[in-house]
Amino acid sequence: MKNLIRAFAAIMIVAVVLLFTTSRLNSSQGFSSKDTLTVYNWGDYIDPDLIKKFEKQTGLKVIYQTFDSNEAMMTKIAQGGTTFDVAVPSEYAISKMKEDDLLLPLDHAKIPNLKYIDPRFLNLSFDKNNQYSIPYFWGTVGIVYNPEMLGGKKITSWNDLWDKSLKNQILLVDGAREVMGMGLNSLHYSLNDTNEEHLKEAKKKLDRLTPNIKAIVGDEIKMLLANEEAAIGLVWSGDAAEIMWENEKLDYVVPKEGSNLWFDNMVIPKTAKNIKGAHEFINFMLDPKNAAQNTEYVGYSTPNKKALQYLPKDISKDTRFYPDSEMTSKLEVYENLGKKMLAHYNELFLEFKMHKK
Ligand code: SPD
Repeated sequence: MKNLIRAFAAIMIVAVVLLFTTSRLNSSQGFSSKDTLTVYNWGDYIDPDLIKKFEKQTGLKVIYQTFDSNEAMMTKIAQGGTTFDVAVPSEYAISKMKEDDLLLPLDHAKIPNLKYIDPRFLNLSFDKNNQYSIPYFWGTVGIVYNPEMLGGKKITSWNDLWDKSLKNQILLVDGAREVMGMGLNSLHYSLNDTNEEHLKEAKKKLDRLTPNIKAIVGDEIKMLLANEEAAIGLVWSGDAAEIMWENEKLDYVVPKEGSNLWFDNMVIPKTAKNIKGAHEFINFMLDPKNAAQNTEYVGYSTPNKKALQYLPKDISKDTRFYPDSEMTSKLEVYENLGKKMLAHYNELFLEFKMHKK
């Protein structure tokens, strides 16, 4: 009998230890429960003080994880094994995630702060009636450059970047659509071109740019350009704004051949475990004061009309970062090109990166 009791006690101890270890592991790997909220966002894309404020206000513990491309984010959510409650994809990725049945419809009654969003950013073609997505930040793709390092030269076009004098002077953001888009736009083709000949031509043209490319990098592009490690960068507009706060010598231009207009939006992935908390978080980020604080911290443009009132005029009136409808109507939004074509863009971009090495 004694042996039986000892064996039973040993089993109980092992079970308790296993339970404890699993729950520790789960929470460190991004698994949520009712008391936690797991947010999956781009790197450098939120003021950490707002996360603390949200935790204090709601009693929820935020588990925050980051990604650096729509492609990486989609793959991670699609492969399962995660329980992200909120994610922040761009427009073409939202359209793809809807197609792949990866998103939950939103309950607008739980997002009353939606009324503060400028109607210009609502009901867009990738998500009619904002059934699945709520605007977070928006912007353009363009060139940030240091006129002093270029002997006073102004950059106005994508094609300026192929100038032989710019050897080793260009940094590129590590994005397949952005870099392929630069190649396509420089040839006056659409950012959403699917013609194989045009894509090959764009890739060849990009290969000819390699002597001028110093590196293809992630968020560190901001620090490198602000520290004058290179004179030119292909960047998202909000990164340009942040770089220019750090180093006032730099300027930002949307090239004359055309460029990309993008929208990052908050969504609730289908694997969410805390749907109530996810709505609370989305609504919290839409509060005008919170949205203004976030904008001042990250440098990106807010779609929140009321938040603009809380921002310094030199930010909200800067047309390089808040272009009007007339200017944005000349830009292209990335389309969901379908699984095969998106994979092809990625392949060409990878080949280009290998060619660069
Ligand atoms: N460091 C945060 C960058 C987020 C930029 N999102 C841009 C998406 C363009 N498709």
